[in-house]
Amino acid sequence: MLDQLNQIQSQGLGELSAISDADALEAWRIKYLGSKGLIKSAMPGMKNVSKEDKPAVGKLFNEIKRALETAFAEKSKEIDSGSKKTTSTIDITEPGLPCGQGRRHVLSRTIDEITEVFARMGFSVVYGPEVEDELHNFDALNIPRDHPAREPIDNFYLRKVGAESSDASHGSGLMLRSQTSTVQIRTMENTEPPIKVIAVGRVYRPDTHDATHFSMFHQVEGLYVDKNVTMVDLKTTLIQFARAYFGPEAEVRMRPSFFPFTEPSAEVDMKMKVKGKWQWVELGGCGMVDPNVFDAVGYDPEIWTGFAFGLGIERIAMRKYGIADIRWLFENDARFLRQF
Ligand code: FA5
Repeated sequence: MLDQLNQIQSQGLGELSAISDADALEAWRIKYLGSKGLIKSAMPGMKNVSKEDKPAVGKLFNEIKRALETAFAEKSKEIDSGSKKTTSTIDITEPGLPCGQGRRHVLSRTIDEITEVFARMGFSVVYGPEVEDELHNFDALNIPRDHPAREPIDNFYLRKVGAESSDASHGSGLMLRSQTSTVQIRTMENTEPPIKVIAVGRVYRPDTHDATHFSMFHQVEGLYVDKNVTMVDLKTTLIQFARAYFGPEAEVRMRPSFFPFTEPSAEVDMKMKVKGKWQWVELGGCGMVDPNVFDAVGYDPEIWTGFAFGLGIERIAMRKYGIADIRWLFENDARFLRQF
């Protein structure tokens, strides 16, 4: 009997020391201290113990039972405090909270898409400053001093700090560029022909805001300078762009127009699907680079020929994505932006 009791104690304490979670502890309690546990089951053995040994064996029996109960209580405390500690840490098995996923602005995406199409056609991308001088915004583009396009009412001229007037002729001579055609000049000034580039970026005009006009918008400018470039090259390039971007059924139409820096000049319309219907949409201007522009950048117009075009990126995005009002593009309303 004594051996059996000692065996229960050492086995019980040994098993208990290896336990680290509440379920295993409960199983241990049932095994040793439960109503059908090893302690209770050992009790009937007492009747086989001789009368004189009974007090000593009974005492040992109680001591072992108490030792196991005390060890159980301590272990319970230990596991309990351990589990409290873990509740304050992150449970990686819990499903996470959904976090709002951001996305690129529909205009940035349109710019990337347009750039990629032209890159595949062999155009490299160039950039120019948004704060420009009149030389690059007007003079070198063959826009004379008295041209109405230079009126202060149609441009954002910048005033020197402390100066009275913002009129260019009296002011700093700087302005927010009104067209990306400025980058044609900057590129030709720094590069020997042949040239095949697009320039993408913001331009600024004090236009009244309405569904199709904003005072800051984006243009993509194309410039190709080489020997024997013709209107056919220009139209082919625009058709290739339209088909790659709007789909194989897209078409391009040119209407005679006037820009001081191209001769001849044309308005560019593209036929594209708008809300399921094919429609002509005016996107920008184009033409053959005027010899006066080549003179201004030091290219010999007898040798070099070229075409240029400038398209409004908002107008392209609006048509492609069915956006009815240009102002929505700049309101930063997440409910609108989330759709694209
Ligand atoms: C020009 O800006 C010329 N530089 C284009 C050009 C380049 C012609 C190279 C020849 C050779 P225009 O002012 O028409 O052209 O503007 C071009 C396009 O910009 C317009 O067709 C339109 O799509 C867009 N645009 C013009 N004003 C606004 C505005 N206020 N808001 C949004 N888009 C505009």
